[in-house]
Amino acid sequence: MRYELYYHAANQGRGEFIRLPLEDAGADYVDVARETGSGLGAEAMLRFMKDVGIEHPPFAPPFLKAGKLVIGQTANILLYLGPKLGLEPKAEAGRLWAHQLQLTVSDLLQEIQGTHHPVAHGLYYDDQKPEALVYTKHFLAERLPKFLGYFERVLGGAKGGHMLGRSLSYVDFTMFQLLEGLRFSFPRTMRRVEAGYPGLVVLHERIAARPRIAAYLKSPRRIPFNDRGIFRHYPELEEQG
Ligand SMILES: N[C@@H](CCC(=O)N[C@@H](CS)C(=O)NCC(=O)O)C(=O)O
Repeated sequence: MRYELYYHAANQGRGEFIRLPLEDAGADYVDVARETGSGLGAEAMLRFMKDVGIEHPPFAPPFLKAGKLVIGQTANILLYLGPKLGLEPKAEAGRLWAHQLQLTVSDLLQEIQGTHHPVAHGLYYDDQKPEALVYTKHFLAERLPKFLGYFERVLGGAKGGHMLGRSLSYVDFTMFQLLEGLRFSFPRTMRRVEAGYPGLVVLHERIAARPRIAAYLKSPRRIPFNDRGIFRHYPELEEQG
């Protein structure tokens, strides 16, 4: 199966939560908007989204085309890919648990987005900076510790070094990417608080050292963090904590 991943070409964003498990599994996939050629590129993604012939049209990227299936929503795509890539438990309870954790990360990502866009998606950061300062102060003091504390507790309780226990799952790649992004966006805060989440730090190192992930991170396929994705670094947002 050759998967087609559709995501904006200019930033890691939510697409990265799909790329990492695909890369680790050595899956055959094409990153449609980032490639050139017939049926590829950003235009192809836009055309696809507007295509009235698609029975289950996605609202927003990322979405995945797998044969005739078109699947949107990051957590939903991972729910689909998990068993295909051997990154999900077989039992229903385990599958639901992995999905639940991924949905909790979706909530967190929305809150992280709010640190630079607390008022409106359509406004520039500079046009909502006063609100971003207030929002981020509360986010870093109250929400981030609540989420990270929860994930650390889940990891500790799982007793096997992975989010779901002994076996690796897509949620482990999600935790890796979360720490990567948070370290980029809020380096000062993360340096200060990370010791409180030792399990997550070790998990991050373990995922980074996996051969295919290590190779991917060094490759041009890994888009560097920038000021267009979910994870952005605006130093002033951290300077009031
Ligand atoms: N809940 C969706 C959110 C999707 C989303 O917000 N995608 C962004 C890029 S990361 C986008 O292109 N949004 C366009 C829009 O919301 O109009 C998911 O987890 O996949």
